[in-house]
Amino acid sequence: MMTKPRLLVATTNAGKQREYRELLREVPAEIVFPGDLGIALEVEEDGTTFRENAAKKAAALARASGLLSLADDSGLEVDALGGEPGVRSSRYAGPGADDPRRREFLLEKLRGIPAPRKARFVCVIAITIPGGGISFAEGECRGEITLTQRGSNGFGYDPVFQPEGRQVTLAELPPDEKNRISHRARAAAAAIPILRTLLDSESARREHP
Ligand code: ITT
Repeated sequence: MMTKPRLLVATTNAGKQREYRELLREVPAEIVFPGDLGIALEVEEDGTTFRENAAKKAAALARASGLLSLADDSGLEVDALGGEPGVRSSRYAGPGADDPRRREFLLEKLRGIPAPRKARFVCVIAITIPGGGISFAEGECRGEITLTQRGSNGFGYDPVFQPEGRQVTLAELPPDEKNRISHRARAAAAAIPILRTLLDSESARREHP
């Protein structure tokens, strides 16, 4: 019997890992994370765009693992802050800060700014196979920042982000509902056909080397 090919999802963020397990459920591959392979994800995210950082993470991990690899670089862009924190979303409140501290830091910056504090979440997925080219899939989720934190689902800035047309934050939505409307869900939906094509050619190569 042919074993399922493996797909390395190159993230150490537990929230992202949880979401990708669901979002990539229909992909005919065994999902593995860097920790499962004993590989560290030590990539300096010094690019100026989500695309650059996602490509850097995917390429480094494909090289280290020899596997088809997917990485996402994602973040929050707030209009009133000129698009900040953007690519700096995970480092916004300085090194070592946790999610609650990052949210506090964001809310401090927004104090005095009247509603609606328009924002969007962006997710750029990069996919690559060792020695191969790189493909991208992108998604966004528009909404606004709330000055009170609500909800305990999700991760990161979810408790202060209210998606357009909803009266609840992403952290108040059940996970399967976030997974229908989020930036990551949209990027993953665009990534799935790319993954299928790469997995098909990979299995053809394994059957007829
Ligand atoms: P990896 O590099 O290991 O994937 P990371 O957390 O460092 O993990 P990023 O560099 O892409 O990932 O940073 C994205 C940050 O943006 C993340 O830490 C959150 O603070 C925020 N973020 C991204 N997607 C989010 C989501 O769906 N909900 C809430 N916050 C999110």
